[in-house]
Amino acid sequence: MKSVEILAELISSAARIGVLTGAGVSTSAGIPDFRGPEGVYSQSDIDAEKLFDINYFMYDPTLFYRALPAFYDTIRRATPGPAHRFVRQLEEREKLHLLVTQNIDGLHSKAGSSAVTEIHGGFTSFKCLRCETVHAVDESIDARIRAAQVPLCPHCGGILKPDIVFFGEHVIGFDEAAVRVQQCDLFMAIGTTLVVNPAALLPQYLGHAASFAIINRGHTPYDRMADLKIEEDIDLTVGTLQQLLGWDR
Ligand code: CNA
Repeated sequence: MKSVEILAELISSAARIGVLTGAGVSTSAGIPDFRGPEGVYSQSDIDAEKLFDINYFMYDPTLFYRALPAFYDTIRRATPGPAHRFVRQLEEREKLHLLVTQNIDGLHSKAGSSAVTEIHGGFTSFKCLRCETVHAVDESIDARIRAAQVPLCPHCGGILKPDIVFFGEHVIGFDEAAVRVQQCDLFMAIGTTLVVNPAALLPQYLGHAASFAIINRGHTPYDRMADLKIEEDIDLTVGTLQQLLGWDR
């Protein structure tokens, strides 16, 4: 039996499925990942570690905001892909117990998933570093980002920081997610290298009786621990799963 067929059976019989997604679920939507063969880290002119470092952002936010327009425009335009729709289908069938994404592109919500833990935050709101007011993105913030300028607080003129989690900041919702992982009978990590902690620690909370499947092209540190590793294109794999399960594409 092929791995994908085994996974379809596991999904079919599971009652509480946990899903952890990473940048790989959004590459087919046109958003480059970090560590894949064509990822941001393979472009020598971008220092992503520095770009997303909170200490550097506090020291000089202009570096971040100069680099942001292209990525920001890409994620604003992007539409959900097959993996986002597949995860929504798990929720529609009342099988989804937990959805955690490391992505900051908002595509699970755009696809209609209602309960998503965006562990690294997103670009829907911005916080003033001076008065701490939280602002939803409006036209003036949007315009300054697109012009590669630092957006400023309309109340006090302080610097606005997007509610994404920079390296060196606390992630969002980890403890609650870890509890839910313990309750899952199947956990799937999709499109992630599983190297960014603490999100990458979540599989360690799985109970002994639970199954763990990874869908990712490329090595992860959990490949040996997983019951299934599907080293194929995510969209193709998801399409096969939908076919085997008799779900729409
Ligand atoms: P990563 O480390 O870049 O890993 C992505 C993995 O997906 C790699 O192993 C790729 O080979 C694999 N992959 C890419 N496309 C496919 C495909 N079509 N089929 C199969 N495998 C594929 O990304 P992680 O999510 O593991 O790392 C976490 C970082 C990445 C978080 O901090 C994110 O915020 C950050 N990130 C997010 C986005 C986004 O929001 N879309 C984009 C780039 C980076």
